[in-house]
Amino acid sequence: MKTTDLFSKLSKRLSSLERLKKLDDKKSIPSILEEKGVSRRDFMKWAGAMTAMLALPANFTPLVAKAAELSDRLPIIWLHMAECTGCSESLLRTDAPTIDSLIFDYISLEYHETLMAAAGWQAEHNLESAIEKYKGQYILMVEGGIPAGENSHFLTIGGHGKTGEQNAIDASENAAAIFAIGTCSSFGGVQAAFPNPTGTVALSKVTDKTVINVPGCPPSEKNIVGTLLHYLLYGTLPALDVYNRPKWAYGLRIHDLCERRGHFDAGEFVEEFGDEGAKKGYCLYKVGCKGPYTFNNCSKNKFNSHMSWPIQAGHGCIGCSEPDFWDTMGPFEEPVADRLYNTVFGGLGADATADRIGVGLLTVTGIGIAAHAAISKFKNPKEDEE
Ligand code: FSX
Ligand code: SF4
Ligand code: F3S
Repeated sequence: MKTTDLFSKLSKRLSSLERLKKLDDKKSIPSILEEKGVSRRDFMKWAGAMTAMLALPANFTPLVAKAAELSDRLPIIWLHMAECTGCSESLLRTDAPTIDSLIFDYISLEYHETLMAAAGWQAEHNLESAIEKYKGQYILMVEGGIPAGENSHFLTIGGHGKTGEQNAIDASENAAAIFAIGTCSSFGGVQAAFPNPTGTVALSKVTDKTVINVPGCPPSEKNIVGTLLHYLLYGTLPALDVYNRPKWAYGLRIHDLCERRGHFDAGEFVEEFGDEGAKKGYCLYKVGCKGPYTFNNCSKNKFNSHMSWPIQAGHGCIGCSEPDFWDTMGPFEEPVADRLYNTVFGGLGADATADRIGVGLLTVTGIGIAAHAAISKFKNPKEDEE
C-alpha cells in the first residue's frame, strides 16, 4: 500500500474511534498527561519514537499521538493466569512513570485483577458484565500460562470454582482482539517448564481465535503499549512471525541490535564474569548469551524507565521471549555452540564448543544462521516425556 493511502486509511480508522463515546468519566488522556507534568513536546517526542518503532514514516507521528489519546475508547479486559504478575508490574510500578505506563493507567481497564478494587463475588460479576456489555468490542489481554484440560483445576478463580481456563475461553469468545502478554501466556512460561506439573499451556492452545503473542519475561512496556497502539491505528492484526509475535517488535534478533556486537565480530569475548573483558564491555557469548537465538528489541526499549537491559547490565540474554526458553536455552551462563553448530554444520561432533570451533568460524558464519531452525533442534527435555 502506498504511504499516502495508508495515511488516509489510518486517519479514517482514528476518526471512527473518535466518534465512539469515551467509556468512563475520567479526564482525557492529554489532560492527565499534562497534570502529571508531561509537556506536549515530550508527548510528541514519545509519539515520534513509537512511530519509528512501529516502522511507520515520521510524518505519521500525529496519527500515533492521536491513537494514544484515543486509547481510552477501547474497553480492555485483562486476565491473570499462572504467572508472577511481573508483566503488569513492569508496566505500572515505577518510581517515575513513563508515558507508556501513564497511558496504561488511564485506559479503560474494565477488569484487571491486580488493579481493580472489587473482590470476590463482585469481581466475578464485573467480569461477566464487562464481557456482556462490550461483546465483540473489547481487547482481551491475558497474562500467565493456563493449566488446561484435566489439569485445569490447578487454577480456579473465585467462589464457583471456575477454572482459569474456562475464564480465558469465555473471554476469548467475544473479544475483538486477543493479546497474550508475556512469555507465560504466549508459550506457557516458567510453570510449563519440564516437567510441567500443572499441565500449563499457552493461551493460543485454549482458543481457536488468533492470539497476538507479546512475549518476554516480562515484555517491555513499549512492546505492550505498541501492540495496543497498532490495534488502535489499524484495527487489524499486525504482521506476525511464525510464533505470532508482531514483526515490528520481534523481527530482529537481540544479536542484530546489540551494542556489544562489534566485540563479537572482532572476536573479543568475556571469558568469565568480572574479568578484564567484562570491564571493557566485551561480547557475552562465551558466558552464555543467547542473543543470537532470541528475537526481541530489548536494546531499543530497555527496562526500568528505559535505564538498562540485561546485556548492558553485564549478563547475557537468557532468551526470555522464545518458546520453551527455560528448557531449551539453559544452562544460562554457558554457550550452546555445541548444539547449534552440531545442527547447522553436521560433522563438528557433539562436544564442539565455541572455543574449539574458534573465533574465526564464529565470526565468519555469524552465529544466527537459521536461528529458528537451530533452536528447534535444541534438545528439549519435554521431548523425553513423549
Ligand atoms: Fe512473570 Fe507475567 Fe514472566 Fe510470566 O510476566 S515476568 S513469569 S512472562 O506472565 O508475570
Ligand atoms: Fe550481544 Fe550476546 Fe550477540 Fe554478544 S552474543 S553481540 S553480547 S547479543
Ligand atoms: Fe529477555 Fe534477552 Fe531481552 S533475556 S529481556 S530477551 S535481552
